[in-house]
Amino acid sequence: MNFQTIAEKVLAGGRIDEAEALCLFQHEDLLALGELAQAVNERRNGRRVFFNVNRHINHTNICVNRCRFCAFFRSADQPGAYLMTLDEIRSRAEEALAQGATEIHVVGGLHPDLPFSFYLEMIATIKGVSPDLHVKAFTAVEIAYLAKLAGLPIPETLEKLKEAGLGSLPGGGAEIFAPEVRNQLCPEKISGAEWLSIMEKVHQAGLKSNATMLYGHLESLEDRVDHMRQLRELQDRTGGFQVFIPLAFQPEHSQLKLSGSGTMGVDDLRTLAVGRIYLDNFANVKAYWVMLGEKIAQVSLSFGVNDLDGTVVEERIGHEAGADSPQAMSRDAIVTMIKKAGRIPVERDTLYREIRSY
Ligand code: V47
Repeated sequence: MNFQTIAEKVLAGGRIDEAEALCLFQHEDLLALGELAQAVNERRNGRRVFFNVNRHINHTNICVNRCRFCAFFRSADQPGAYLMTLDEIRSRAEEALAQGATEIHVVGGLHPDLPFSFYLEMIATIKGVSPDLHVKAFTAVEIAYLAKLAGLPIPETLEKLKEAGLGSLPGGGAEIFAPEVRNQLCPEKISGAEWLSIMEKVHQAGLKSNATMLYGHLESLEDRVDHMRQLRELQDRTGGFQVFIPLAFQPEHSQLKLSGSGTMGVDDLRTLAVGRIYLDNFANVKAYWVMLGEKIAQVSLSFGVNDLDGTVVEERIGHEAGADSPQAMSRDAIVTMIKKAGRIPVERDTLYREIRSY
């Protein structure tokens, strides 16, 4: 097996296996890999690159899970611990609406004391600002926790959240599925198998979701490929994932002590490119500029990426861990970034419907 035979297979529309994906990860010619990923992307998406106008709300950083890679969480009695009130959440949503946002992205810690009704009220509060705001909220990890709070099975929990106005789910909490690594990273979190099983139920409930992979910590390349394999298999069954988002680990202020200061640009580009080629049943691959920085995110548009996430506005998870990207990007800045990369900026809604192109 060599790069050329894999490239021929991919260009003929074939599906590569895990050994071939690993071979792509190990291929030294980065530009050849990028060109292949870009050919696959352009076949599907042409030269169009999606972004959206959104705002993140991280309603609390108080979390019972204490993941070792996370610099965001606090225990309730620690300095810096916070919980937003519904009024604070409403005013953030109002501000976002005034700035043209179409999506509010809500994720937070697993708070020990909040009742299930708080989460329903939080969604209803945002929808009360405008029914047109799409609420993309709660990772599969949070859904598992909310189901326990509600004392309901997952499908009924999702039904209640949908009734309150939940529109779709973000892709966080997947981390890396490999059990040995996951146990070192986040022993208290639900397993990879549980994450996948919840996402399957999410898709069965008629909700779309995203899928992430946290990389650049203790995992091997084999672990990354195996993570993508499990995502691809579930996607074959449900078709419910909208986008694959590799998240580059930000190492500051977490309990994980690693040598080096985060992922290297070459590794970021390889991971996005292999994701694009291997995950042939995912329409979209997102470069989350918050974790990658704007420069690598822009260059990734020649490595198979067709989505840059959004304006974000107030990001805490990556920035607490040392991300040196800005907190927000304006619509104009994203449009310029895409145009300067020789692509066509397309503002989308959360469900990847075009709003306008520039
Ligand atoms: O689940 C936590 C990750 C995730 C760190 O679906 C870290 O559109 C890097 O999932 N370094 C939350 N990553 C963010 C997330 C997300 C972001 C943007 C868009 C979407 C989407 C989803 O952030 C967590 C975890 O995997 N994370 N700590 C860290 N130090």
